[in-house]
Amino acid sequence: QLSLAEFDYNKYHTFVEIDKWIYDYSTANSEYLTKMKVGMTYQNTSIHGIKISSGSGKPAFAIDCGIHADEWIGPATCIHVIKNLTENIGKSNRIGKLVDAVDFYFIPSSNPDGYEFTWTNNRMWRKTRSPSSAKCVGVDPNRNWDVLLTGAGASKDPCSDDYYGPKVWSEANVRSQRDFVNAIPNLHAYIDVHSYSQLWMFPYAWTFDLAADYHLLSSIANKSVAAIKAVHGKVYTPGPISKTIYIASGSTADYFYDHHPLKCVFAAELRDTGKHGMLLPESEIQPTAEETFAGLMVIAEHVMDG
Ligand code: ING
Ligand code: ZN
Repeated sequence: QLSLAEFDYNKYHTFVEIDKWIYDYSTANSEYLTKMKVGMTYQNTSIHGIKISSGSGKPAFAIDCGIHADEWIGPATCIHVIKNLTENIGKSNRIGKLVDAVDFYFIPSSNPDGYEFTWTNNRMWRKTRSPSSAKCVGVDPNRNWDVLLTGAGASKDPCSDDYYGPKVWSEANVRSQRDFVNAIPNLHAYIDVHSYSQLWMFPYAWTFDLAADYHLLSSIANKSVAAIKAVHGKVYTPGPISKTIYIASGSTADYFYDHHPLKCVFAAELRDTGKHGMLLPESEIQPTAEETFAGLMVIAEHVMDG
């Protein structure tokens, strides 16, 4: 078991290591960080979150990583972002002001059953691990939300990687994430982090129709991609999910956009654009986290300014 001092931020970690880091890091910074229980998975593993707060009643920004098991850069980035925010607490710089003004909630690894399976059995596993049919295991946790479940861009085939599930909310980790996020007081922004393709997106995924808040979301996304590019020169493309990547029903982002009063909802695809894909080298964890941090802080600034 790694101690906090031995934890290597520039390596990928198993779920057990990530979960231990959440405990160790929140304990070491207990004045500002709180470990929270998000809920359970199908295999009865506890999903944990971290809240970063220097008070209460601040507007909140929630971030989930790793809803798809094979997207390893997600959890690694969430951990970096938590660390970077924490190290800026109390400083008078821009990040210090943001972390003072906003409550941050993270779910660093939101699909632990699937993630563990990518370490032990199949590196390219994406879904949950619930036995969805006699033939195949798993449901796409980003197709299982109550947004036109059986619509376009989701599959009814239990063997498909985009299987929407036997019914809406069939997945324990999805229900856990829904209830955890819905209970966050004063939530003003949400982002669901994926990889790969370098995109900075916002609803809708299920339709080509523009969201009512299109102009606001588009202007924030444009600023995020500019901030990202300024860090290491990487180009991320902003836009509505349906037009930027593809149509998808039953998604996390659309659910929170339509069923929660918050309007500031995003979905990111981190590095790269396909050279390594899911198998992004560990040498790219740090730079990916740095540029993602810059993109996220643009959203946090919007939260701070109301
Ligand atoms: N991409 C996402 C997927 O679930 C997405 C794209 C994001 C769709 C947000 C809908 C909402 O297919 C990956 N790589 O998983
Ligand atoms: Zn994904």
